[in-house]
Amino acid sequence: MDETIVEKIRESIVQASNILVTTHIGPDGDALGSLTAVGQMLHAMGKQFDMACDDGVLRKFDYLPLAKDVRRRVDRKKIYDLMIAVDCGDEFRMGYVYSRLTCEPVLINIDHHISNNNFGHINLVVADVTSTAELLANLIPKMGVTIDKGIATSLMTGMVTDTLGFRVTGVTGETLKVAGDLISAGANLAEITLQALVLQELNTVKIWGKGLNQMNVEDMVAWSVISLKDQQAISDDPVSNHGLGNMISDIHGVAMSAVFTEKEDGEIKIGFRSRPPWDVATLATELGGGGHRFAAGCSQHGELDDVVQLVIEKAKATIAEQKAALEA
Ligand SMILES: [Mn+2]
Repeated sequence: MDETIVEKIRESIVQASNILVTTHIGPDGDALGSLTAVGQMLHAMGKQFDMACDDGVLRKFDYLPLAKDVRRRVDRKKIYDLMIAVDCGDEFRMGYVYSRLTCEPVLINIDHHISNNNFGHINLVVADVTSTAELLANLIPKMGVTIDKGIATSLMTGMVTDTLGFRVTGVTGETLKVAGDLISAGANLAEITLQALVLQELNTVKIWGKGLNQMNVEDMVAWSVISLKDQQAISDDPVSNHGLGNMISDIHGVAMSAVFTEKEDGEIKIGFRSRPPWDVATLATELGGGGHRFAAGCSQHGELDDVVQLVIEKAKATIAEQKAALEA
């Protein structure tokens, strides 16, 4: 970790009088764990701060310390002199929380996405770390704050979810050492894994069923399309199909998966998953999105069938290209 950047972050926090902390829209465990860990750190530093994310906190992450203090909207007229974004690959991922601000705070960008565009005034971006939470586990003590049980719970949530329980490529001895220290600080690994990773909403499992039924596999690409109709047949509320992409990418002979989710406003969200040696970050970036080598995503607008056809053609071409390069 670049100590000059660490010192800049520390100075900015010490000097700030009102801080806004945010994370990416559609937040996952790393996003919310990192957000609430920074909140607890700022509390320990005696700072004034607000935490906000357009989409709020998923019910399953209610156990996170300070979860109930995460707002969906910020007062546009409130003056923040510092903003800290965690787990955001670019400025748009911060959603309205950032775009509707009328003040212009100094922006600190703390992230681990390979596609991160260094949008902050101060950027702590380390792409070979498996979670933003792991980065924060190293950063927080350098701010003079001891990692207590609450912070450890938040950070462990980020680590467990982004590593799928410490089993993805990129998990190192260092990752497990950091996790071990969090357990020593009071994080309950088994309980966090159960709440954040294992237990599912009934509606999510129902939509997995639809997704598996409607899956296609061609040319090493597995994909499934979840239309608005499919979701509405299960519930009037939005249904998360998170986890489906990992499931269908884990088929023998499949290099990558794509899950298309139709949204109410005509947006189509696409999640890509792969395993080494297959890279999906490049494809997602080409399509205007971003992410990691083995987990990335993007959004498209248009007729669902057209978007699916276009993206799957590109996906097949990408895998064919990578396959040819590997065989060369
Ligand atoms: Mn993350």
